[in-house]
Amino acid sequence: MPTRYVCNIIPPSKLTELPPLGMDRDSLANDYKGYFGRFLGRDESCVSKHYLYFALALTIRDRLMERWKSTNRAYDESNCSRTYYLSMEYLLGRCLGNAMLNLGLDDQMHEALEKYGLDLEELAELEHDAGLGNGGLGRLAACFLDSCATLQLPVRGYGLRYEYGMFRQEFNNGYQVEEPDHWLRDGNPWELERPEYTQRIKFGGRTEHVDDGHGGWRVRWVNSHDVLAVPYDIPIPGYRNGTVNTLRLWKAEATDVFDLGEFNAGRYPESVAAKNAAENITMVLYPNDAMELGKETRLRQQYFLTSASLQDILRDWVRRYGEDFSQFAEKNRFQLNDTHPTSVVPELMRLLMDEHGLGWDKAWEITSHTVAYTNHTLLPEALEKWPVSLFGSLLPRLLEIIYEINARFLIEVARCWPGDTDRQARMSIIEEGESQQVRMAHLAIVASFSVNGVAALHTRLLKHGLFHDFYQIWPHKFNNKTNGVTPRRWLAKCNPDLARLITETIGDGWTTDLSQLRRLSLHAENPEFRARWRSIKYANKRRLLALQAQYGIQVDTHFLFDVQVKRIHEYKRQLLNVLHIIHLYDRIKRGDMEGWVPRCVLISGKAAPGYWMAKLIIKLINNVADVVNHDPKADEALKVFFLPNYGVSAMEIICPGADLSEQISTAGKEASGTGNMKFMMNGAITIGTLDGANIEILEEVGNENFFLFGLKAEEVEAARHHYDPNAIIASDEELQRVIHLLECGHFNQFEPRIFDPILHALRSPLDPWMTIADFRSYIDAQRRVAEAYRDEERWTRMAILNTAASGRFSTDRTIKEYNADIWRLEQIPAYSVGSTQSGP
Ligand code: T68
Repeated sequence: MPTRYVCNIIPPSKLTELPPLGMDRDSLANDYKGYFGRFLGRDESCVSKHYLYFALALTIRDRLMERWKSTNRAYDESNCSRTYYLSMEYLLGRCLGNAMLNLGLDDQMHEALEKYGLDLEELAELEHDAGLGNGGLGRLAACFLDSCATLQLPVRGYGLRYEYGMFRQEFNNGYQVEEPDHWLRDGNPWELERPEYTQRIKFGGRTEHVDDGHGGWRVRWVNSHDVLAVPYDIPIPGYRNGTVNTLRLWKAEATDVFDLGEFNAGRYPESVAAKNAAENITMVLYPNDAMELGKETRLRQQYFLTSASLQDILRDWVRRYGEDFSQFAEKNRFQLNDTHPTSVVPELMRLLMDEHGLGWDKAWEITSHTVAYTNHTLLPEALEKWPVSLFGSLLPRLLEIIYEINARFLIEVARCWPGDTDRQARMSIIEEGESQQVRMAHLAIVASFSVNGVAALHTRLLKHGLFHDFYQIWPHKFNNKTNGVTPRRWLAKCNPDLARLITETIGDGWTTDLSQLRRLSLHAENPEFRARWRSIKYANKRRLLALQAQYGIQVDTHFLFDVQVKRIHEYKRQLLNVLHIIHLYDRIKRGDMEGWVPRCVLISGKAAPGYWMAKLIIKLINNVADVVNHDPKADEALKVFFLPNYGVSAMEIICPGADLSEQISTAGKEASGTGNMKFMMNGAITIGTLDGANIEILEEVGNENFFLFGLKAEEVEAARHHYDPNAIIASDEELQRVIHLLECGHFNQFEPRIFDPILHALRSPLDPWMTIADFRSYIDAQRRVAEAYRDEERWTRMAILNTAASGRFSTDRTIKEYNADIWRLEQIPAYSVGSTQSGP
């Protein structure tokens, strides 16, 4: 560790005990002025609004600091058990609004800024989203942290501080173009650099087995190329409870800024190159959400995260308990967000054995009682595998440990199923074949005491499908934890008018006990309440339209807002949505307008840059939108819009304004979904298949308040063997017309045949997503949607009942279940200094 950061001269108590900061309008206004004028050195001639935002962020951040330190102190002093959430992704979005909401400072800050003629909302817009994730998995991690802090659980997140987050999406002639997201370019007031906790990470080199002098071996990892991991801490405030937890993100830095040898030899560029190579590790988030690429830098990132985090945790352990690890397993849990941080298993073994002198059995006892794994996908193409050759050259010591874990595991398998060599090959952590691969999911399951899926159906399919062999040996490891979303960001913050109406109606207890929303059902029968509900929906639709207006789309708020926003993937079936749009367009052109309701179909989402089919689907949506939106006959009836650059902040405007939520994946493919929950909470009604958490949403809200369609998971599997999309097309005249419009090039007049690959996929009997199979049932469900929407009172009633039934989908519930079944942590309240002004 660099010595320049070690300091023990100042008497700590004098320095660290600060008077509490005022939470009233005038204190906020004064601090704001101080930050703007003194800290940032700006005055009325400042031409950049950025500094106005920055002063605001610092004013709020100050109010988190004392709470943050007292939370850490409370955890330290209580000697509590802790959980470490390890994730390659955290899709935080903006921090300011969330911090103000959770501190309860919204109104006061509003008023404070008004004193200076400033508008809080306008300034809040200037914050760059922290887009350090791809989609559901990364956002789930962010929602989990919010709930852990709100439940006052000692949980710390560990992740990577990517210099470039999820790419910015633009369109060129309807095609997706990716632009880098340099989210840190204006500085980040929400992070605190902690260079004093820097760690050193090894790569490459080789191992040496040396006599330990006690009749055993000790292994040394030598000749490695080392990189420094510097932590940046982000405060995670609980909801009005004085707790502020920590998200620690690691940045890669070179061990020596200049390689003096190279420098002195006059090779300046070479000397700087090493620095670049090291810093590359945390340069960019990999933008693939459901496909493994096997890229070396990705493996480096994964190990960098796990090694830095474990060393950080072990250093703290040794500081507190010395080299006594007897209580370690009892006091520590590592929750793996998918297999991405699975190198935590061999790395913990390595550190315990090679650095702390434990034997294999003790190290394994600890490792296998502390690691828990969450699976997020059933798609085989998303299951992580690493070539053994790559693994061995980058992490030689870890590969040795994995081989040893596997050897011991395969003995256990052989004992359970003597002679069943097929099964041994199937279950092995090492996949044999042309090139050997390390199967990360197998390693994770073998080493974990808990393996969980993220919705009931998903867990069932893990147990009886994908991981059945493992379930047979260790049924007790498998459990379900249905996902959720935080109601603070996804209702209180993003839909303040609705939140106010709910609070007026049932009190404010729902923000921390979402099951209380059930009490809204009574009011669904009250026409006055329904009218107020509706007027809020209309206001939110206007807000959403303002977002679209910058792209030149004008729609009336009476249109049904039909929304599908999520990553673009074949299994999520944006294509099915497009077929419906084309069908509606065809109806308009034929003059078949019976039972019509005007509709605005909004689609948004990013495609992985290398996923050409997903990118072609985007192009198709944009082309169809172009034709529909320019057809005067469709003008009052149908609008189609692809909103570019979907992200957390966009969703905060989209979900309050949606009427209909499209959750139309092929049954058995979407592990859970969480967008479905955000829409439901904000009173949108779902049209969906029996997939992921849709099933549980349907259970909560009832058949009459959900538009169900499509094959069930078992039916999909059964139908596969005799799936004949061409016969289905031939037998359904309306579908035939839709396919014909695509095939004749109606949507690509100037670009002949570009959509052939899509048509080919749809017509293929091997189409894994079976889009054509669900067409008729989907179209019929959409007819029922239109019918329901025509009856305004009925629709509003359904909307209210959806919100009322969404209580189960709070991450507070999810986290309580993780804690009860997996973590078993005590809640540790933390009170800020000065209980009157700056308390909870
Ligand atoms: C999603 N997975 C699931 N993966 O698709 C979704 N993958 O059903 C579920 O609700 C959500 O996880 C939360 O459990 C993802 O979002 C990724 O983003 C991802 C990223 C990198 C590599 C693989």
